[in-house]
Amino acid sequence: MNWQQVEPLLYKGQDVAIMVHERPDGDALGSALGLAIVLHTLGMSPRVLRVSPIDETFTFLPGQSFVEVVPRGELELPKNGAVMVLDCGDQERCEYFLGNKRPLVNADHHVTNPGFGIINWVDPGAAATAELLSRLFYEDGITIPPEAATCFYLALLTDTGWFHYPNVTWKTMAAASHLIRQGADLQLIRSRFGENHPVKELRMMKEVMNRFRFILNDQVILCSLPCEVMTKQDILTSETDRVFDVLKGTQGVEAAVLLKEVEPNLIKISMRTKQVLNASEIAGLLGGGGHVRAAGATFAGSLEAAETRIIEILSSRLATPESGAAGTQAP
Ligand SMILES: [Mn+2]
Repeated sequence: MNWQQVEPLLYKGQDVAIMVHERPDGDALGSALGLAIVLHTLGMSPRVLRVSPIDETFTFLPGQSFVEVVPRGELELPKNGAVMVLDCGDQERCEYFLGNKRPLVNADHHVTNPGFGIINWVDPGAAATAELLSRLFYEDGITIPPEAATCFYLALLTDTGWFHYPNVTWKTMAAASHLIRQGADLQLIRSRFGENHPVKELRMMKEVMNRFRFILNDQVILCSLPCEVMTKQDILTSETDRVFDVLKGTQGVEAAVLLKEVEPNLIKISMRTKQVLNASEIAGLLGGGGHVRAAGATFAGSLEAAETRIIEILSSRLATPESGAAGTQAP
């Protein structure tokens, strides 16, 4: 796996279309923008193709001028253009339909990736796609400009929970170290991302802190948010990662469960687990899915009915802990 594989297939001025998965996260966008900046300095004409504008959270990242919004179905790739798909566990997750076209590069860290590219840079051991790209450029002596280093660093942060998740290895930290040396703007990331959460996130936190309760021998924290509260506080679309960090980070707690009544009698259940419970399996029983440590489902019925059902499942799983699977998957 190295940059030399792809170099002979690229030429100056070449149109390179960079694509990511649907509802792209920090790793997908950071990797795409960082790669665009690097390719631009190498003389290519990269475009980060998106079906809709970039989420406001990430508009502070450098490289925005490479973003081109092209609605799904209207995409026409120039014949001589190259396609690079990033952070997509499978071809179907790509925002655009690729059909029979094999992308020149498929760069990813999802264990499920079947290798749908002509060149496949896939390493499930990498914590983020950006870790993989950073390592590749570093090992082949390709300079990562400071702006690209900022994008890649942000990508590392978001896919590792600020270097907190079990997917972090010495290679992740080596990549982070290299990116800082290349001039990644950590102050920009802190001020525009780390310490720039929407106020409604705090209102969400307040509601959760007022309402959560311990259940099942204090091994689970459960919190239900009724529809009228969500609407009144304008927190229907609020992020819950930090709420979960606080709840799950509590001594003796194995799982945190949040029940959000997004409309009357429609409950969004989300769950984080620590060591024993398989969140993905539990969500699966409710018709949902996700990762081993983070999963969710949608429940049709009252908040009370959803609570009863999830408590029933959790208590059976806590009684038979062998249902818990080890390890984590790539975000
Ligand atoms: Mn990723």
